[in-house]
Amino acid sequence: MKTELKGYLEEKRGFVDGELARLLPRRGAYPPELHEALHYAVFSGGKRLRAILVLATAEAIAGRLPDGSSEAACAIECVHNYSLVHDDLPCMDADELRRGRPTVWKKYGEATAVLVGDALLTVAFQILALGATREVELSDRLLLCCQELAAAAGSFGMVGGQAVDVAHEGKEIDPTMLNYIHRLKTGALIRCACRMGAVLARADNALLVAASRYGEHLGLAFQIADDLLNVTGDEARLGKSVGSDEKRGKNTFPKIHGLAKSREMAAQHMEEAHAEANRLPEPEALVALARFVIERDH
Ligand code: GRG
Repeated sequence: MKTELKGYLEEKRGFVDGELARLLPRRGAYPPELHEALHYAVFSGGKRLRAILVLATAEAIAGRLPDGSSEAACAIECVHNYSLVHDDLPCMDADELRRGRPTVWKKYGEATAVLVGDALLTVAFQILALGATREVELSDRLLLCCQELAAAAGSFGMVGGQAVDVAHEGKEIDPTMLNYIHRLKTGALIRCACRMGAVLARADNALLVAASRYGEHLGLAFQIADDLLNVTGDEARLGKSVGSDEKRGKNTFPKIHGLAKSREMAAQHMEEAHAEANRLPEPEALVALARFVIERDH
């Protein structure tokens, strides 16, 4: 990773973590076990990619961070973290390791993990709604963000993709179905991050479409890279088990297309993402982020 991008990611991650600490319930708040587990889930070394995409897209269009950026960045990070906590549960992937530590259900029990996910999903929308009610001038854009996030997270978005993925585990699927699943399961939130950034930056339709397409390509590139890391990655660096997709009969890009073709596809999506980013006034960070997504080792 280039030093410049490393510095950029560290700065943004620091900013997002600070804003999450400000906007989420305090760690010691009652009920203490729930809030301790919620903090354990959120403050555990995630890349904050979706939050950073909100900020980077807004800056690529407006040239600065527009009002509402913190709320949108934190809200999407809450939804993402809820999805990870629920996805690790025994009734889903039964994963015991996430970000190099025991998963939330493993450390606090299943009931607490379900409730942490529920609380994170709920607080995401509360953060957006609170921002909208505090600043009337901002309310139209934050309301649009609520709609974007609800659509991306719900049954026609991430949850829908997860449902179709679960239904096809261990079964043969074709490339069209594979794309459908991942466009929704992983892609919907990533696209949504870019769209919320564009909405907050008051993008016109052409810029919103470019940001949206950038997010779509980035989402697929991200998922392909994630699948490849599950085959060829380093467990210590990843903080989760390698080879688990194959053991579970998961439908992944390497399984359907092979390693070489999957790498080619990830690079192709990165190129397309670059082309869309270059339609925006200040694309540099988004261009670097797209490269990072396919070259990352965790
Ligand atoms: C609603 C239960 C439920 C699931 C939704 C997103 C999802 C479906 C499940 C997450 C599990 C998973 C491993 C999906 C593949 C890609 C992905 C989202 C990886 C994790 O994202 P990163 O690498 O995570 O951005 P960090 O730890 O950096 O935040």
